[in-house]
Amino acid sequence: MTGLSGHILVVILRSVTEGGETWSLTRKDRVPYPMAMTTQFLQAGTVAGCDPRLTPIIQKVESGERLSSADGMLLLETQDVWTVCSLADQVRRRMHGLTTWYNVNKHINYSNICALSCTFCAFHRKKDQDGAYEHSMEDIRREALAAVEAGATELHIVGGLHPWLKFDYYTDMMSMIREIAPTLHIKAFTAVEIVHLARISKRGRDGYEGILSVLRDLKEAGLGSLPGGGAEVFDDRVHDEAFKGKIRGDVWLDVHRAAHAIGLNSNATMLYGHVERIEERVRHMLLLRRQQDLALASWADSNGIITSLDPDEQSADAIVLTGPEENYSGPRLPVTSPDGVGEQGWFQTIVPLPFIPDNSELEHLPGPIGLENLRMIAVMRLMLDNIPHMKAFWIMHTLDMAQFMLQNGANDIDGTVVWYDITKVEGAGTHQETSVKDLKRAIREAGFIPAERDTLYRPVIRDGRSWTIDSSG
Ligand code: V47
Repeated sequence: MTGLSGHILVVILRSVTEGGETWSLTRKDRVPYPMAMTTQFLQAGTVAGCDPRLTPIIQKVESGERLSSADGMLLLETQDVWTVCSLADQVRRRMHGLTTWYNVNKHINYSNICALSCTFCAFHRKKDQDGAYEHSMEDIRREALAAVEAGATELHIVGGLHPWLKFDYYTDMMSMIREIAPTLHIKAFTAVEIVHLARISKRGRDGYEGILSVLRDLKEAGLGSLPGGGAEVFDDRVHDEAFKGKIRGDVWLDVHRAAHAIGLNSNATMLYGHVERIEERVRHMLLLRRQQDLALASWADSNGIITSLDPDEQSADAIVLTGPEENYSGPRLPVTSPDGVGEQGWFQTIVPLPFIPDNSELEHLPGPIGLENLRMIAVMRLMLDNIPHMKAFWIMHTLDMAQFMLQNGANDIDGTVVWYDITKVEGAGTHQETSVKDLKRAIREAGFIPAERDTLYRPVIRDGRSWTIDSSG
């Protein structure tokens, strides 16, 4: 990599403490929680700065100090949501100014047939069930060519844990796409799919080496990065209640650690608003943050940047990207090399995913709405101080709400998408597409400057359907 020295980042002592008051969001006591919170909020007539308990957090954010687990709990509990949101906006503007990213992409779900039956998921089908599908290589080829035709820079490919497709199907898919569309970035396979591939290709159950070897083969065939899906909530209780059978949090983190170790960047999600409690949300964020500390320490190490963090140890030091400008002697963000290839990868983007109950086995739950979704975007921006980007995935939030989220911590609105089968908000079908014009309009109206990116956050210069990467910066 070039041009990376001088990216000295603020290294502060981290103190991760567990604890704090618990506040259950489980079905039995929470049915109307979003409404209840909104009502309390309005009754209290809360205005920015009104909750005095937030004062120490405001001071920490202003000086670029890392927030603790107890801070995370308070940010999720307080009725003073506007202060939480405006703090996140402050951090977002410090990190990214007015720039807001979008991309031209296309999602492909190669199959919805899945060996698992997660209760929150409305996407999975069993082999003979109505609506089950599995795309042939020819189907995928056609979709990839259509994406090129439409000027896309990225394919986002995920599917269920298909019981009988062989490993070759996945590597053939990668190499076929690379052959017909060499400029398309392939972001594909959630962590649980990678573990499934390690199993079917007999590389061991959940073993790190097996995962590493599968990722190497996929990278060799054309895989460019991993999406953030399937993280759900890193907690065994929540796992057993809502997605038993799926990999647990430690294995999800191992898959992303392995991807980072071979130079692939990845994204991270949290699926919130179902059976989890707020302390479990906080723990999820802290686990992501710790893993990113180690990835960034290795990245700094491989670029000759000295930090006091030893990548081989669970050290207490951390790299924080969210502080005020004067904390940074060079650019604050890790930078992808011009050819998009690095020795060490990291989490690029956080994608908060609100639980959408429709057609799932958890349909009796209300799912989070407006204010809670704004709060989650903001809290994730504040707590995940070492992950550069934050996406408001408009498909799950609607474009209207995503626009608000840009003012509450998000600096990315995702892409044109085209096809999406995993969730459908407000009766949407699988054709869920928006135009670049609408994405840009949403960004501008929110007060920001739209900029097109590729998957690795390199600026794109576009002329109609043709595009190149701007490597001047
Ligand atoms: O893996 C499944 C989640 C994920 C539901 O990395 C649900 O750039 C809400 O990960 N309600 C897929 N969420 C989406 C995803 C994603 C989307 C956009 C960008 C990126 C990225 C990643 O959606 C699944 C699962 O975690 N999910 N069912 C549901 N009912």
